[in-house]
Amino acid sequence: MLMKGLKFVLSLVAAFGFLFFTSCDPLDDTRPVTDEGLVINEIYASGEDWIELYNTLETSVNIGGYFIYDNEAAKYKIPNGTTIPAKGFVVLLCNDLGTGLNTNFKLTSAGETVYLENASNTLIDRIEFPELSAGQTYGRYPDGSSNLAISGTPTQGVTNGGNQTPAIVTTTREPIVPGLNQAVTIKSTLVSTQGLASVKLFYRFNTGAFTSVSMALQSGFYTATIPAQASTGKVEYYLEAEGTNGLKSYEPATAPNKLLNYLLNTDALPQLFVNEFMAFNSSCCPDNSSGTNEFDDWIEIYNAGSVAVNIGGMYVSDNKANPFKYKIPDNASGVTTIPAGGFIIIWADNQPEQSALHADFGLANAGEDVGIYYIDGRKIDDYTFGAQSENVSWGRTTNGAATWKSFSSPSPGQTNN
Ligand SMILES: [Ca+2]
Ligand SMILES: [Ca+2]
Ligand SMILES: [Ca+2]
Ligand SMILES: [Ca+2]
Repeated sequence: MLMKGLKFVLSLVAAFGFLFFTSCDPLDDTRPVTDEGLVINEIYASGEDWIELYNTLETSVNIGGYFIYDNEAAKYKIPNGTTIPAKGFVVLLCNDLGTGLNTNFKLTSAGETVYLENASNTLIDRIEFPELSAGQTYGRYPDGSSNLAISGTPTQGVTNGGNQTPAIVTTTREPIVPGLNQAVTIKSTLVSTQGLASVKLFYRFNTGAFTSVSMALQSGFYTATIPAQASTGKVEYYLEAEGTNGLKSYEPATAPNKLLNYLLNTDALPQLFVNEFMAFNSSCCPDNSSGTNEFDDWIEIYNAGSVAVNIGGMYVSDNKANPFKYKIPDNASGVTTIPAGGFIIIWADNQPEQSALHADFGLANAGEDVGIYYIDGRKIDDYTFGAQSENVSWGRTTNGAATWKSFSSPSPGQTNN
């Protein structure tokens, strides 16, 4: 079953040219798999994770005492009395609870391997699943077969069926921050268990009518171009993939209600600086926005200009290659406005629910990027830092200057001078 699965993956790569990135190599695990007619049938790994088991047999099977796991050192034992009907399904929720049909582990959307053993510790199935986007599953088509594929249509606890919509796996834009008079290339990878009838890109400029173009398969990517625009404004776009079965899927999934977009903007950039930050906070300067002290990472932004700047709608990121990582809410000008010559703190605590100034990422103690980007993604200021010391900040001396140094007495929200 495993070899057939691998062969299928390879044949998909050959057929569609898309790429799988997986976190571990199944060849490291040479244990044989004994097919007992009970299989891991479908996997969902990007949120409320779950694993669907399927019984291919004509009789029900008592799976009490069976083991499911993604880590051999921490197998989860399926509770006594659990039965899977003939040609039926059982769903295990992978939520860390470790009770009943709730496993003691979660799954990673980056892809990993999941194992199923019977009550005698015989390995009876193993699936290595690839990176999955939100709303996608990896499963067997049809149920119980060795034909494994990504689907854009989760079917938790019911048949995987044969009428799957195509899955749009990745979509990229080049350049990621387009300028005036610059053509933009959209590239996408797709998977379809049924075959693709068409892949189309729809785009419009400043809420005009959508133009549709066919996306051609080039070097493994469905590719199309949005022509250069000569004036400022907003370009919006979405993708539509149609299977040979007539079923369609979209990117974004709810398009055209929700759209991807980029701005063509020629505003002068504000005079903002990443002025100081702390990437390794264990006892300095608490974030108490939740009512208790949290020693979170933070980023100080300095406004060197002579007018106040509202950073609502701008972005902060810990990755120069992705300036759109976290959009500062644009509905809270009272807290997102930096006075002329003033400072603001953005907590890098991965707790955006705590208010407008809490980004959905942390800063790596070992070093990475930190930056602030304009509403169209243009760089205002960014910086790459190395390994940080505990409770020591790193900042510009003086405010907004080119020289950086460590501060054993950090000054979040205050002058560095
Ligand atoms: Ca299913
Ligand atoms: Ca950190
Ligand atoms: Ca916090
Ligand atoms: Ca400071």
